[in-house]
Amino acid sequence: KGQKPCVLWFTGLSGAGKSTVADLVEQRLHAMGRHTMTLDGDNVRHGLNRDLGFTAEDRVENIRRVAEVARLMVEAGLIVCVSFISPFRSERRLARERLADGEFLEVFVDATLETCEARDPKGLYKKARAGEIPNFTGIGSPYEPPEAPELRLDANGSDPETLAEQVVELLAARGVI
Ligand code: GGZ
Repeated sequence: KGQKPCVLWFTGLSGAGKSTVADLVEQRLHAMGRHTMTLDGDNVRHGLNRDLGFTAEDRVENIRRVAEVARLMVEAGLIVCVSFISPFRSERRLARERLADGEFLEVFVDATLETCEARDPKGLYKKARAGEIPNFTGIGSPYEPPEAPELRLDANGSDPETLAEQVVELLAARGVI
């Protein structure tokens, strides 16, 4: 059984559930014997991109490097789960343009600011409201929702397992798995 390499590009606000869903998708793919890699803030912002912060300029550079690494991983034959806020349409478009048609699947993890702020798992929204985190996405810095993502997940209430299933269905529909 083959796999067509591609990038699953998860975008959405902090706290929307991008990493949770991406981890569940990876588990499902592994159970099917597929080879994957995840790129997220935890494994990229502490290493490769440790010189970058959260100004608009640094975010664009963050995403530029992530897109280049994701492309290399696609060349290596992997299904790559990329999980960053990636707030700007222009940077997501550049990432898309680095890949061949059908190799970039944008997944909008769509939870409202109200939902994310109510969850606030790390207390970051509270800090941002208190003025302690400048440029926090959704508060001091914009998030531009995708206009035509390959998949939009309603992440306001649905169980993450259900959302992961929808992503796996997308991969099947696109002939990736
Ligand atoms: C947004 C920030 C900020 C600011 C720190 N704005 O919920 P988290 O903690 O774990 O995820 C957020 C993460 C966002 O990093 P990304 O690399 O995904 O962002 S981007 O794509 O825009 O470059 C949050 C934490 O870093 N964080 N400061 N100002 N999120």
